[in-house]
Amino acid sequence: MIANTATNVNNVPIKDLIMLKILKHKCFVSQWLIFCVLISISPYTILDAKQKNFIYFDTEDIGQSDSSAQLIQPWKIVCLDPDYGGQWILAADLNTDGAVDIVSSENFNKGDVHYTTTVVAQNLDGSVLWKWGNPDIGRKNWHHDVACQIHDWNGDNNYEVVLCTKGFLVELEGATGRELRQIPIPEEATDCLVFCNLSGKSHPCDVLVKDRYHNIWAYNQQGKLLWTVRNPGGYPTAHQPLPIDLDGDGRDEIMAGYAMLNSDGSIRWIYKSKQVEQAKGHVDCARVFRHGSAPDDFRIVLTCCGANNITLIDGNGKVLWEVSGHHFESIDIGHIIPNHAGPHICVDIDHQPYGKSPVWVLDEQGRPLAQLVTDYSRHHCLLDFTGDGIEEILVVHKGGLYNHQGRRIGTFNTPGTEMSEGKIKYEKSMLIGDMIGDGIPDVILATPYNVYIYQNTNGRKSGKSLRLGTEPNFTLY
Ligand SMILES: [Ca+2]
Ligand SMILES: [Ca+2]
Ligand SMILES: [Ca+2]
Ligand SMILES: [Ca+2]
Repeated sequence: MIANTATNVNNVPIKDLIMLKILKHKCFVSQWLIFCVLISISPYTILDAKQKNFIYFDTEDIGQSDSSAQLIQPWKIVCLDPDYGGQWILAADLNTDGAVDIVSSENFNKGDVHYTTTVVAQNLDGSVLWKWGNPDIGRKNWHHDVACQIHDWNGDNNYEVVLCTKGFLVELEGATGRELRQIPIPEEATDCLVFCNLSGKSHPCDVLVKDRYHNIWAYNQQGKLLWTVRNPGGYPTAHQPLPIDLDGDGRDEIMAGYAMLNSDGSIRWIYKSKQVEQAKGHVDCARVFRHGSAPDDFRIVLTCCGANNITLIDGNGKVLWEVSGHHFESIDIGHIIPNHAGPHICVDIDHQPYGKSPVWVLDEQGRPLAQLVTDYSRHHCLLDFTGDGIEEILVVHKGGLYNHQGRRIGTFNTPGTEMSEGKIKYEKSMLIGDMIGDGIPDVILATPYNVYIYQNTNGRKSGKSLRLGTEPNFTLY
């Protein structure tokens, strides 16, 4: 007896089919509700990288520069020593005469293993204070961080220049370049050099050296090996380990890559992405977004090379949000958009074609606030150059100074820069530091041949005391 039962082509009774649809619909609705609830109670937010609804600006500055932007002329141009000078530059008052001095160096690279080969210290008039090393083997252009930093390592109020050359960490007296010590290190532990405070002394008196991506060695001021770690947490190292005293005990913890190390080198925690296969890459850059009184209160931003991710985590490694899908690289932290709660994150997206190179601005919630596309945005800084308390974005390649609307308001002029087919022949680097001694951070641009210094005449004094010269533990990442 089937006469009263309507069926569809598959011989399923239509009333059953309707019931099935209702059940499926109910099921879908309940799944959707569960999904919504899960999302709302989720401790982290996943943002889609395609979500490009930038709240404040989305601008482009490519090709010919806008000639209406103010041309900012250098206060000083220092020609680097032709034999010993190179594009890795740092600055400090080495000879304590009150004027900042420029340190630059060359390095030798083979198969991505590189070591420092020369260092030269010069006065602002270009005269040479001292030279160290062998000028016949290295290169002027950088490709990596160069293992050379300026630091008062022994705490006697005089700077040392410390570098890693093949098999040795070398300590030079800042004022004279005289070799004070050579400390044996593993032959490939020459990728970068970071001073930190592992021992709980009154100043950063320990040093980290590393090879490219696998091992970190920690030494104290006496040159004694404190510990070593290989593939921290099972992952490659970052380009530059970042010291942070997370628990306020006077000893730095070390963001070594995806792993945070205790000051004794043991693993404290490991960052675990909820969104990307982090094993595909390594940490390109780690920056403290906010310091805290306890690890919970710290906020740290990481960019993950290869895994194409940027994330905000707390000082226990808990993920607060992640934005994936792009090769986010170097991070600056500052207040970029007026009247939007700060600080903000400024980050470039690397590995883009020339002319399509973005910088993004994100807020503490990971919301995309702004995008600026330039020809090449890999190297950038933040600095208040107008004196209004808001930081401008400086993109080094064409010397652009950009305001909070993403418009170019100034161009740092670099006379003598070599061009080839309308393009600059080499990358330029930028550093921020007080070069005058007035407590206001200035702008430094470097090519393999020259250092250009621009006085920040409208800038405000920093709240904290600023050392003359560039920041400690400088990095290109
Ligand atoms: Ca000096
Ligand atoms: Ca010293
Ligand atoms: Ca600590
Ligand atoms: Ca400003």
